[in-house]
Amino acid sequence: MKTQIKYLISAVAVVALMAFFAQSCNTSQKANTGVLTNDAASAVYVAPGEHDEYYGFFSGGFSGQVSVYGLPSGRLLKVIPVFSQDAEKAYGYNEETKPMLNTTYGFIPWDDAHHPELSQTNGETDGKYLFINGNNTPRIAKIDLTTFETTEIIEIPNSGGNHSSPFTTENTEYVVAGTRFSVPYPQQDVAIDSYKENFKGMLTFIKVNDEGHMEIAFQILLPAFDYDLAHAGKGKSHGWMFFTTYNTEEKHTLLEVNASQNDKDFIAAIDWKKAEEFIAQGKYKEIPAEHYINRYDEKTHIATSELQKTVKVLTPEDCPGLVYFLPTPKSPHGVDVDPTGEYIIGNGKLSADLTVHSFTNMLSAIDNKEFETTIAGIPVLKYDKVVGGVVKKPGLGPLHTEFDNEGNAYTTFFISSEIVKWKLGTWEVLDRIPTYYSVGHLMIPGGDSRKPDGKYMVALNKITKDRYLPTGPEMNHSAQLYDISGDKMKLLLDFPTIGEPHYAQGIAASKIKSKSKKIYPIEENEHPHRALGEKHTKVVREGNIVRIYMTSIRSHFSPDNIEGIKVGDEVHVHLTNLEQDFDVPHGLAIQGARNSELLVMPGQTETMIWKPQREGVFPFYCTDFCSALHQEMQGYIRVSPKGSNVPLKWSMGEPDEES
Ligand code: CUK
Ligand code: CUA
Repeated sequence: MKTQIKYLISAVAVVALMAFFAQSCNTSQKANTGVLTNDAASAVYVAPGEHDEYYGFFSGGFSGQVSVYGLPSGRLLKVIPVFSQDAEKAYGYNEETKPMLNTTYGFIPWDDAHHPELSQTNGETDGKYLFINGNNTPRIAKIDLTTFETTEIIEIPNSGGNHSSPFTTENTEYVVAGTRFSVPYPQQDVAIDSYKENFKGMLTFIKVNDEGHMEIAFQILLPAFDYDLAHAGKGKSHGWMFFTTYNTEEKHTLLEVNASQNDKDFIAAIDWKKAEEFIAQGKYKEIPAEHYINRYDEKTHIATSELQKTVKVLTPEDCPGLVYFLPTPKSPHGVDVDPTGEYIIGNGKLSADLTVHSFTNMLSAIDNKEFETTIAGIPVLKYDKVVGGVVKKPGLGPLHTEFDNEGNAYTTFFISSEIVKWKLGTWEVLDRIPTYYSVGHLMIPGGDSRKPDGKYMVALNKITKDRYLPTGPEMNHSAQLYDISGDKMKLLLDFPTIGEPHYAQGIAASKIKSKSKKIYPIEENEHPHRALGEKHTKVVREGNIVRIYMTSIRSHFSPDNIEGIKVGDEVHVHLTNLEQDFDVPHGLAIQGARNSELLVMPGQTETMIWKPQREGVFPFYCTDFCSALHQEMQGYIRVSPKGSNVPLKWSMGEPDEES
């Protein structure tokens, strides 16, 4: 009965909020007409042939990918396949990249990607790598920003819903992963209502070494809360990592009501330098925790999967000073640290105010043992002793905060569908601007680093509705670009996004573009089945496996006539693209192949497996319009019946004498 009443109250609240939201949509629509002045148009105009000033990396959400936009133009530059198979680029379809999607559950061709995060040096984005989390089957991927290719994916064990991930420390010492869902520890068959005894929360610190390789350094075993988001300390708070929690009630059903009871949840502050000391002192337990690390090798052009068997787990009871809880009102979502490292902003989704904790206050509360209580060996600091300021009634449903270079903070409000600019230190609200509609994250280039660039801000919206021409029941999600260089925020541009743009990162193009790779040098190609020149092409039978060592160069394949393949064979086409010119890939498609095309970059080798189902002569062709004679870039493969004795034969004919 009690639960029912509570549920009713929460339902009433939701209806009220929806009414508010509907109203705010209407008013904002009116306010919006005429926003796009010539002024705004010229601010985002990048003339044909000119380059954008910034790269924007947007998460693809349920598309599993990352999309790259130029800013301020909003031009889509590329979609980088990460967690999902991508037929356009053969990612996850060709033999070389399939291992990237390997997990302890087998081959998983999809995930839900939320938070892109750039690598940092001295607290500034350095343009080397982009990390992104796979939420559903916990993983973190790394994209190399010289090639814009996914080159590493690590699986995160003892985790469920890898949401508070993959936030990076000031020198990319670590990327972190916090479990959204607590799960049985160890994972096992138990009654769900044994949650309080059997379930645990786990935070993972993944070491990134000098070559950029990821490896789990340690995990920290915590109470069975939900760990939502994270951000690293910086400057004075370098060495700390902050995670938001909700469901500190430790409920396992109808969280909408049951996990909204406590007046305050926590921000977990982790002293990771202390964690390193505890590891060095051997205060960990090494437990079985199988997980894969998948790495793409740029020389062999092949990804390999390596199974790791264990992880080191630290427990707060055994490691005093490792973890503290900072009480934070009402189900915080984002936790954001200002550029100086002093302020830690917890955005309580159900709170009327924004809570700002002070790092200095936190340290003195720890020194003076100002503890409210202790949970599982973790001191809960007194709220009054850690709070640094409160922004009073800034809006409804705060989610995320980013910063500019002038001591201002920008917070998104989902329910009131707006972004509010406020001053760090005085906590006064300076400006507010509507978003269309219901903003989640926002992004300012460098806005979660020590050096934000205070020129542009992007709102990443959850609802699109009438912003574009209708496209049936589903509209693409939407991003909006604002000018934040003046006192007042100004809307400049709307553009659609791929999948759901949960979060994004922005970086000055100058930090990336000169390092961008143009080709793979052919002399460095170490693929075991490469053909470095047409004279090395051949067809080899190994039982029922037939390997075709093929090359492509404008505008032919070698060989282009192949006979002696039989039904029941497994044909491995190893295509080496001999081109050494920028932006000249060749594609390969074979009729009836239950697979995607290949799209091979200059100097690269890729493999398609084709199991011909029936006899006949089947054409293959180049899928990428590569030259005036692209349509001539074709060939035939003859498939004979099982058991036939048509000999293996391949050729690339000489030009006809008549021609
Ligand atoms: S987010 Cu993942 S639910 Cu606010 Cu970082 Cu969109
Ligand atoms: Cu090669 Cu078209």
